[in-house]
Amino acid sequence: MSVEVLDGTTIVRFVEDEEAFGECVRELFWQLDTDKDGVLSYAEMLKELQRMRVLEIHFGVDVKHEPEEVARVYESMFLQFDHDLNGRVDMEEFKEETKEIMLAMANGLGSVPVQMALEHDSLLMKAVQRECSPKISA
Ligand SMILES: [Ca+2]
Ligand SMILES: [Ca+2]
Repeated sequence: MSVEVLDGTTIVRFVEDEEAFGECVRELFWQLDTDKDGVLSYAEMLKELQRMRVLEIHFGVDVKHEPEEVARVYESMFLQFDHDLNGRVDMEEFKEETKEIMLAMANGLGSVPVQMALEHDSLLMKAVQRECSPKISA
């Protein structure tokens, strides 16, 4: 985990780079698919939902969350990914929804750079690194 500065433009550029974004999403999908059945279950998705900072997006940074409230948000996020509602998220659903979320996040951030603590292999971190390579953070 490290603290990075990012703004909406950084994220939009990353998402619009079809090749780089597609590759990152595929890579992430296979990482999350721990039982390697080609689809993501709720349990497999949960880890990524936690990393996507969805709580901050829903409630704002530094807000304390009730566990039940947190669980509800994650469940509704999962349903958002699962377009055909079969209880599993496949690669297409994952890519489409990840794109939507990233763009929504970019909208929320706007053009004012903010500091965020990011996990090293998260998509947001990839967006940042793509923007400001060759800067390498430890
Ligand atoms: Ca799986
Ligand atoms: Ca599905």
